[in-house]
Amino acid sequence: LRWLTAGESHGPALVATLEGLPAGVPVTTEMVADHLARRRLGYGRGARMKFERDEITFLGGVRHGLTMGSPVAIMVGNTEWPKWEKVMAADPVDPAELAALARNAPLTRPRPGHADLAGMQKYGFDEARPVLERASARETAARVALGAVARSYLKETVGIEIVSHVVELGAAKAPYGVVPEPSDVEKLDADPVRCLDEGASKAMVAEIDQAHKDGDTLGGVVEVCAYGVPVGLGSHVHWDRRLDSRLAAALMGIQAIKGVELGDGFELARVPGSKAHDEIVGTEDGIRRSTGRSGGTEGGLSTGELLRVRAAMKPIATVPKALATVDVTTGEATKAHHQRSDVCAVPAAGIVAEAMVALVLADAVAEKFGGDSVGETARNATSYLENLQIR
Ligand code: EPS
Repeated sequence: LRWLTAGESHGPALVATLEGLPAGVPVTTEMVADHLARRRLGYGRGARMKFERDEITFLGGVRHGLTMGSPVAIMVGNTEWPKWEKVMAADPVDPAELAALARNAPLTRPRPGHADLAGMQKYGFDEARPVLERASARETAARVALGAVARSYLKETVGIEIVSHVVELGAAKAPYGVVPEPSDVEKLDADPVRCLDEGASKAMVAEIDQAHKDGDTLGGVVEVCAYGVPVGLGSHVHWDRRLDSRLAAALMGIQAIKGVELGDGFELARVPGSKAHDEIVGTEDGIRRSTGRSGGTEGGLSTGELLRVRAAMKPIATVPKALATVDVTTGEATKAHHQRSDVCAVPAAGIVAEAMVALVLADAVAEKFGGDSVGETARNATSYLENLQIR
């Protein structure tokens, strides 16, 4: 599979294309809209989440609710666009007209932790607008749209289902070992911070309230679980074919993610080998692992057990209590620019992480099972599983 997104935070729209899917994957506007709506949920988001809608248009690849095998192209409109038509116009605008717009004031006080400064330096801009427009997490709406298509493909061909939850937010932590199932999605989406544990959820909400009062922002950790992943996706034979390295790269590629763990990840480095691995046992269901510490990959291959991966999001860099910076036009010490921001976007990051996991798994499934129609891919997968020599 190949996929790309384009579009700026305050441009007319985001666009996303996905190439390499077989024909026959069920895809509807409603399906994509549902996932985009899930991404907008979560306590601690800013004003824009309330007044902006995600307008979805399919531009190619889908007919009467099914993919056709051709590239899928989705447009997600920014309803904010009318306010930014001049500031973000593709064609030149009269400089006098631009200078009169407060919205176009040059952003010369880069925010620590954002792409602002390094982006201006690298691309030769004298203000941060052209950098932050693309660095913005608005772009994740395009990925979630593609993720919705990818997860339909996974469900239809192999039966994979994906669910995520928030396991840490600021100093609040969900109890270890509480792992959601696909049937928990509704309950999770109804929770203000997408956490399964009631007590932890309350503590997380309190963390956000406190950060809001303090003019601060918060990060956290999300966990994505994929059920029904067959043994043998990815490979041990080369670093860039390893499923875990592909998942790590995809999750690290989400804005503000600073750490990724497969299964118990960093904790495994702190315990002896006898407590770090998942022992192999014979059961009525065949050969299984007795625990899930590895997160469902060994040697870069999926094991057929639950896939479990975590991503750590740093607090949003647009901090209301603005941090120290330098005005790049004067060289003088000042405070970073700030207009409006989310206090916390960790619950939304979980939905984005689901999309990234879906896209990585879809790529791995397409590579392993091929097929130009959903039926062909499903037959190839069934035949592979039925013919495993060791089960
Ligand atoms: C974002 C900042 C905010 C968020 C935006 C991501 O936008 P603005 O600067 O316009 O207030 O609302 O997120 C979205 C628009 C979205 O759809 O997620 C940022 O700097 O990353």
